[in-house]
Amino acid sequence: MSKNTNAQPPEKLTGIKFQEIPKSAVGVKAIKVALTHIKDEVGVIDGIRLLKNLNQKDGFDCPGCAWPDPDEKRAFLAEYCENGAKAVAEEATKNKVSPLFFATHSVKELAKLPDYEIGKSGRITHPMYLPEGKDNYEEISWQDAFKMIGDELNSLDSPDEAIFYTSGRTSNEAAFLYQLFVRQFGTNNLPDCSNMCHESSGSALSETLGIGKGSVTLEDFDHADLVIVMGQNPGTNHPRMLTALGDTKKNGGKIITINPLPEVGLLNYKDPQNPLKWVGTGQDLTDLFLQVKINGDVALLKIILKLMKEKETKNPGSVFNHQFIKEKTAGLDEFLSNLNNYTIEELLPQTGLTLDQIKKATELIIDNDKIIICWAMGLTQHKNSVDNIRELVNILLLKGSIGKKGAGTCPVRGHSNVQGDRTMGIWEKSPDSFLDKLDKEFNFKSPRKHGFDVVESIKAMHKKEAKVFFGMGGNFISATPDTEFTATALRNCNLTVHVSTKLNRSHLIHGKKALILPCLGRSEKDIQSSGEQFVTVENSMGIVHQSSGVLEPHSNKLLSEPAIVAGVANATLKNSKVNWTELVSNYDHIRNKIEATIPGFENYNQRARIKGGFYLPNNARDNNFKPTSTGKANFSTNLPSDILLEKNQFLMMTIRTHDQYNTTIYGLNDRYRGILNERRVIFMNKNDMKKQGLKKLDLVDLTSHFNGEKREAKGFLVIPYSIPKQCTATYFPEANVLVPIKSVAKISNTPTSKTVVISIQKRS
Ligand SMILES: Nc1nc2c(c(=O)[nH]1)N[C@H]1C(S)=C(S)[C@@H](COP(=O)(O)OP(=O)(O)OC[C@H]3O[C@@H](n4cnc5c(=O)[nH]c(N)nc54)[C@H](O)[C@@H]3O)O[C@H]1N2
Ligand SMILES: Nc1nc2c(c(=O)[nH]1)N[C@H]1C(S)=C(S)[C@@H](COP(=O)(O)OP(=O)(O)OC[C@H]3O[C@@H](n4cnc5c(=O)[nH]c(N)nc54)[C@H](O)[C@@H]3O)O[C@H]1N2
Ligand SMILES: [Mo]
Repeated sequence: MSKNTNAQPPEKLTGIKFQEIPKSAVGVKAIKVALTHIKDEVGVIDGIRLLKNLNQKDGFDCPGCAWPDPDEKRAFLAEYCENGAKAVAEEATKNKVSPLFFATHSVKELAKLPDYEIGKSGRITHPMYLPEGKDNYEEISWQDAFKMIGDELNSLDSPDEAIFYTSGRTSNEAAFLYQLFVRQFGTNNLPDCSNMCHESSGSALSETLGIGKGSVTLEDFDHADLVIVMGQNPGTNHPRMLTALGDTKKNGGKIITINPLPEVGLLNYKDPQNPLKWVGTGQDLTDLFLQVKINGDVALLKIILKLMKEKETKNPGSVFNHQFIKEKTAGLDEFLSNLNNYTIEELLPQTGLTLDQIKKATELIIDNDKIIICWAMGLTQHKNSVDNIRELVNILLLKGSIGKKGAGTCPVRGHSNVQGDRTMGIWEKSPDSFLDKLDKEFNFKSPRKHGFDVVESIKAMHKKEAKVFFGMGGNFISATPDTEFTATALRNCNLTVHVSTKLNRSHLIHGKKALILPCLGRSEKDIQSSGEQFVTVENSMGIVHQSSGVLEPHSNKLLSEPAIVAGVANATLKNSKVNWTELVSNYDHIRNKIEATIPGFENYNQRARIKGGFYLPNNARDNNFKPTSTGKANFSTNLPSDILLEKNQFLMMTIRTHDQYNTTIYGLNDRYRGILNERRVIFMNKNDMKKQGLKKLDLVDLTSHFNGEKREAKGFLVIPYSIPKQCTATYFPEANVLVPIKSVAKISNTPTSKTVVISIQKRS
């Protein structure tokens, strides 16, 4: 049982209100909300400067999601969305967390606040230090902070006792330097947010297609006959994707949406960049909505595959692309015979759908060749997540729907540079080919033992086998599963260090000693000894492009992330042959080193200056699957869900509201789901509520069940909602305490944040 030790948000309710669920996403209301956030946080003058530069070719990259910008046509005024504007407002806020703030607010007092209030305190202005046993952070000089980190790291028995986490906002330049430092220090302990995010996609796609990234470009959406959107809520999390889906529709394409929830944005949206449409009714995006049960996707895909096979057997050549299959793929026979192990009758109940609905989807797939499948966390955070993704690849392979215009895989990435960070070597399992190049270029021997991913890192800290935690961005305590377990893990550390822009709970749930190193954000100018610098990032479709801040830094004490890495490296590494200070003086020097070590970055400095950037090589896009184990695209055999619910148990998914960026809470509303001013809610099916004797707004406690272990989260309001039976939804991070540390996806080791088995107790 879990007692709240302030590692979780407080259990206090905030006063729920309701509004009608809007009929469409985006539109005038979205613009109004965006501008209000900007005005309140940043003010009008800087606000306009920010929005004018956001996602423009010579501006800065939105710190929101990783959805790409159009290659050519950028919108006249601005290329941003409501939630991008909120992300920028949040970073550029005028609120400041100064040494005086820390002197007057103890850590214990701050930890009692909700995440919303912690975040709204503002941008951290000075490096801060929490000495052992003290209640308040104190100002510290950069040099002393670096020395403390260096001394602590060098006092460890082994470099593997340190953990170096990365969130996905870190630029290519910072990420490259960071992993180089960590490997020169002597460990591959480089967990990142990807481990909790698209790791399952990376695992599945590398095995089947030979590249861990998606294959489509934005232009493919103009040419697609059919786009399938699975386990994703783009209206909230990738709003500009709605424009691409709108383009598919304009060109006659169809859209299937597969989701336990009827998410507003997918059903209908109004184009914010086309004001004439604001007054219209918007555009219907989804042609076929399959309201699948949580984790029913493999079962659903298997039924589709069986129906495809049935028709192909009856009428050979009518469904499968035999030429593609013969030339490009391996494993068809085993895959087809494995399908015989399942019957439609036994698979159907897992989906919660009717066979008729699934037949309609199958027909759309059979009748079209240019198919794109998009997905996000609804597919990646389950025990059989890798199966989910390999199974959807099977559909694309049967149809030959990959490596051609208008077709392919589209894992929609989360953090704005999470994909670039991986390309730069932020990976606990980087292949030897990468490490060999690093060694050669920098004349050292990098460690080859694989490092810890996120879950393994938490376990190692919990066992006191890891003693120093260093976070390059992010909010580890609130983003990770099993909050109380993770809190113990962090508290066990000798030193926790966070490179951060804004105050968050991870600064308050700390090791014996703790440091906060405040850094520049994307929107700020970055001046080094040779002058103003830009950085580069890689979006969800493998385009690398530059990003230059436009605002003056929040404080003259902030350092850039690359400068912080250089400071730590200089204070830690005694025998490094790398001239860290020189590399950071001009980021062109870092980019030259990236070019020398990572394929695809030829003439990096020149191409980084091309407006709009350049595409990285992508074998799957080029219809070449040589990097896989067979040298061909691999069919695979996959397992449906094996979760058996006992009586009075439910599956719970933890999802994002419309008013948050992961653990950063912009506001307390979830406008598109009709909920205002409250985050402690649980969405339930009406029939389930009836069976449990629950009414709307009843106060309940939640218990999760895993291998005989129980975890508890208290105080949630029941909301009847359109959701399949036995399925429920709560918000992340309030419900993370219920996600068991040992409940992870096979292969990718991603926490199963979308399949938590719970029971619901009504407060008497
Ligand atoms: N504004 C904003 N933008 C963001 C973020 C943010 O927090 N706020 N986060 C960023 C990050 S890091 C990421 S990874 C992405 C996340 O983007 P999403 O993956 O869209 O985010 P989630 O809220 O986790 O939504 C998951 C969706 O999957 C559905 N789902 C859950 N379980 C299942 C299932 O078993 N099957 C199917 N078919 N569907 C399921 C849910 O109903 C929900 O619609 O967004 C990025 N962009
Ligand atoms: N239950 C549940 N848990 C989940 C998920 C879920 O769906 N359900 N989703 C998972 C996913 S997909 C992800 S990606 C992770 C996210 O995990 P993280 O990336 O660790 O979390 P964020 O909330 O994005 O991190 C926010 C913090 O980053 C810092 N920050 C912001 N910008 C910058 C910057 O430019 N530089 C630096 N150094 N710091 C910056 C700020 O201090 C801010 O407080 O959470 C995962 N956790
Ligand atoms: Mo993510």
